[in-house]
Amino acid sequence: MPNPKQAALAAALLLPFSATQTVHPLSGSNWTLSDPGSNVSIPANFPSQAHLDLYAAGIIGDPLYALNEFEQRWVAYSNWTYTSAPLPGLSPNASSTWLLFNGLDTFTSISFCGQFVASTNNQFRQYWFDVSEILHACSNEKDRVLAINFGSAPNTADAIASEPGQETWPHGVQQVYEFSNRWFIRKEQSDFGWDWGPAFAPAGPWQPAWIVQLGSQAVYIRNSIVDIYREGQLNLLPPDQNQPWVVNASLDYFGNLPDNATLSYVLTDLQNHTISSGALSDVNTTNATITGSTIIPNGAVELWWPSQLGPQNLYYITISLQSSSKASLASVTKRVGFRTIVLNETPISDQQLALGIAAGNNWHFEINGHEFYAKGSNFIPPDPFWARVTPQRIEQLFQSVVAGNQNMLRVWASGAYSPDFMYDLADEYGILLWSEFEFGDALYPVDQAFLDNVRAEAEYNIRRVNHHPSLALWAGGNELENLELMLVNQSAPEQLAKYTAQYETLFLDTLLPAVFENTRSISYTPSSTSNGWQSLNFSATHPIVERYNNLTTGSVYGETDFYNYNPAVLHNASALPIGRFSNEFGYHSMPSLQSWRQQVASSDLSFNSTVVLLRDHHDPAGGLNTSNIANSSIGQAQMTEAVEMWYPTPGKRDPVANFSAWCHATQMFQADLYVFEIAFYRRGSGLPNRQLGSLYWQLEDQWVAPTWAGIEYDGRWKVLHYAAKDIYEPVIIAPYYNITTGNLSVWVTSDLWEAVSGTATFHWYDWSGKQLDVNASQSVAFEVGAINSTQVLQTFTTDVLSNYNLSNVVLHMSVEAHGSLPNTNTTRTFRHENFFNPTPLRTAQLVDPGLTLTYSPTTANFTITSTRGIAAWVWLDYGEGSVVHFDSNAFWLLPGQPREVGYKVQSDGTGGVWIDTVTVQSMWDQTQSASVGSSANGTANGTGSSGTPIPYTSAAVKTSMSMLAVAVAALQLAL
Ligand code: BMA
Repeated sequence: MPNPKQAALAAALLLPFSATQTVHPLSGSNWTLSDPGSNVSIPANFPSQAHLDLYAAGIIGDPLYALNEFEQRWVAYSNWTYTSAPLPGLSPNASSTWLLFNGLDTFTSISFCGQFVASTNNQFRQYWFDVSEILHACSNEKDRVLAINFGSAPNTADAIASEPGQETWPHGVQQVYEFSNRWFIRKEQSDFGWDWGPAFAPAGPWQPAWIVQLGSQAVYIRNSIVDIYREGQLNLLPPDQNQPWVVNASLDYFGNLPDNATLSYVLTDLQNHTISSGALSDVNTTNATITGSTIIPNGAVELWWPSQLGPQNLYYITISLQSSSKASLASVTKRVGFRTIVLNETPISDQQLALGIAAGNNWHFEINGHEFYAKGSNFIPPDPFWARVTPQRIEQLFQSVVAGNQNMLRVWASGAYSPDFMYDLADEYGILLWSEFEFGDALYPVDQAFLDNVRAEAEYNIRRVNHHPSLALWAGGNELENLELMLVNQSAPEQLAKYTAQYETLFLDTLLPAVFENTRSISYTPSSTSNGWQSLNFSATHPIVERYNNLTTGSVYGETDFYNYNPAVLHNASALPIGRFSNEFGYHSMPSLQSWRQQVASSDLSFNSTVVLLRDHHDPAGGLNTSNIANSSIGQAQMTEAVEMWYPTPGKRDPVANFSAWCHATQMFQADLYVFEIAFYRRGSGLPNRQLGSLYWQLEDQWVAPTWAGIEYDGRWKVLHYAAKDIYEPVIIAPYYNITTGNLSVWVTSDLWEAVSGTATFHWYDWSGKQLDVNASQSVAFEVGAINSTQVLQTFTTDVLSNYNLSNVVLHMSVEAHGSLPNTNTTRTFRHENFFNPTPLRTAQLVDPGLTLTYSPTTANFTITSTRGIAAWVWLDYGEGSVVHFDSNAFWLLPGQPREVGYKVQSDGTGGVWIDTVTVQSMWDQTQSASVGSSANGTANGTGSSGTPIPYTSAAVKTSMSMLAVAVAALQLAL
């Protein structure tokens, strides 16, 4: 209870003519969630989503467990009401009282003191409502109750779809997953299902909200934009890096802005030393915004760079709003960075042509005026329920991104706009976030109400996040030009003009101006994927004319997006697309056994169990349900086929060990394919297509299921994340093989910003590790240009290996080059190695490599040694209950060349015991049929010859025993 003196003071602060604002957060646990129809009334949180409160109250089980997705459909079809306790502390004397919501998911009817306030219909908008009158008439504090009713999103979408005259689209154009009609509503599109996730269509106040009370001459800043760019800069065009910085700031307010208000700024470093301050000039005021700008001289600040390209220099800028008498009205502080980031789609210049770059257009990013190679992946919503995504979870993910040598994420277009904390973390870690408006794999209505709704959503989000140096791009949506318009053309070519015009209404006439009118620093492209713009003219009514399919043979234009589920595509370079940038590509794999156990009962742990099948949503036909299992077997069949085509087929006797081996095998195929594609795209940096980006599909999982992810739901790395980390090293060496002609070439690719020279070395072996006398070069000195590639070996296996059985040949290649990372003065040695085997591992003459594993507590390193053969896909594994990232994993080993591997513990629920669960295995183990823990293992006469992963022994033991003996002893101990 405030004492009477405090209460009087608070009331006085809100007297008429005051500039005071009082902000009451609505966050907390003093809420109730109810649905009379389901007979539910339970305690609830705010912010939240109904499933989370129902789960916390024990009304439903863990939504992500087993087939709960299907069993909990009733939640999505219900209407849920979040009701507050009576709201204390509201002043009856305030000049105005406002409700401010940063996100309501999605269809609401809001009431306060029992009076209707408003309805909302867009998850992505900020809403604010003047409730002054309602509060005046609500003198009894116990009546000051806020109630937000959320209508069922699937029901509402269906109702909108069946309105008379509603838009329809040709057959096969709209990609349906579980619930239909997502394109009519402004809600996270993957909430209605996607091929990597469940469909919950959650409802609830997913973002915080406040009640704001204002004095008569007071405003509340509900949103703001700070735009930092080079003087004269225009979106999509490389600016002059010698120009000073312009800082343009604009505050969005509600309340009563006194006449002749002014703006000032203070720019400080992170230690609060002032760098620059003063009044903003050219102040422009409307009834909703106040805007001004200033110039920051070039040398006053240090540049912000992405990870591995330079330091992430950050600053604070405070923008203050004052009355004409200099009384402070409000201020906003944002952490900012100084950088330019441009998506350059300009035509290939004569100068570029002279360098051997193919005609057409550029399609790459430039940071601070420098081309760079974008290495990364695609980010999907990290949880089906955003309300429980914490900064800590995103930070852990970003640590993995940076550890994986990635500098860019494409934040895919059918989730939700990223929270501020995600951009904050990306600013700190140096991760560029290619951000997208939330439209994907469908065409959308273009009636005025829909367009107005989209425009408001876009403006709010563009302005909210623009100050983050990690913001790299705005893209209109996912797979629109390359997929959706193409599907129209296939299904109803006579209607292509109509739907292209509609597409342009939304993406070129609505979203483009929303970007260009708010920011000069960020580029815009209407669709990921596209062939880029054909013309760009800022004085035209339509500044961008898209190229679509106006292509000239021999020229190269925009991005590529590539999926082919025929596993024969692995190592078939002629199947891969040639473009300037690859924004998505991939293949799905199973998660680990350790992850499966978290969301599936032991009895369901088999590759084609009903539960596992129904969690595979890679269903091109759409509409999974428990009586339609056949559809989900498509994805499982593709993974099975891939493993059977390329690797020894797992056949463990113990069913769970077999399941685990199969899961792991699908991960190796996935990793093999991505490494092949990444190496191919990266090599393109030195080819006429001047390829400058590789973002694979997809970074992470949002539940435990077969998906394209490289990081599992709890943060555990799949084989893919380790393999991608390796092939995203700055300098790589990689083989390219044409199995039909026997043409083998090896290239070194570097994305360093200066030419580097070094040596590439080649050694041929049989699988037992015996060196072969192959007539091909052993070592080559090379120089590779900045962001470029060079061939270091070219031969024909049909010639040089004619005396050998191809199934018993392995080429080891390594590279050593001296250079430095951009914006550092430290020269270092870049090393990379790779292996090539001309036949699939399925037919290779694999030998038991006799792996040993030791652990040294002193150095906190594991040491893995292959004692008698080449080990393919060496895999360090560990048990459940912790998440540990090894510094390297999924590597190949030559005999007698021990590998030391450090690690980072992300989370540990085992009290350190995870170390005792570490085992090592390799592809050879997959050829063995013994089951984990079965007595058959006891007959082992050498390391791992039972096909059982080998646990480690401590380095202390190692000193008194031979490596082989250590491993045998360890194996026996484990039995
Ligand atoms: C592309 C993406 C996603 C999808 C992925 C895997 O279509 O843009 O929509 O999840 O491939 O199919």
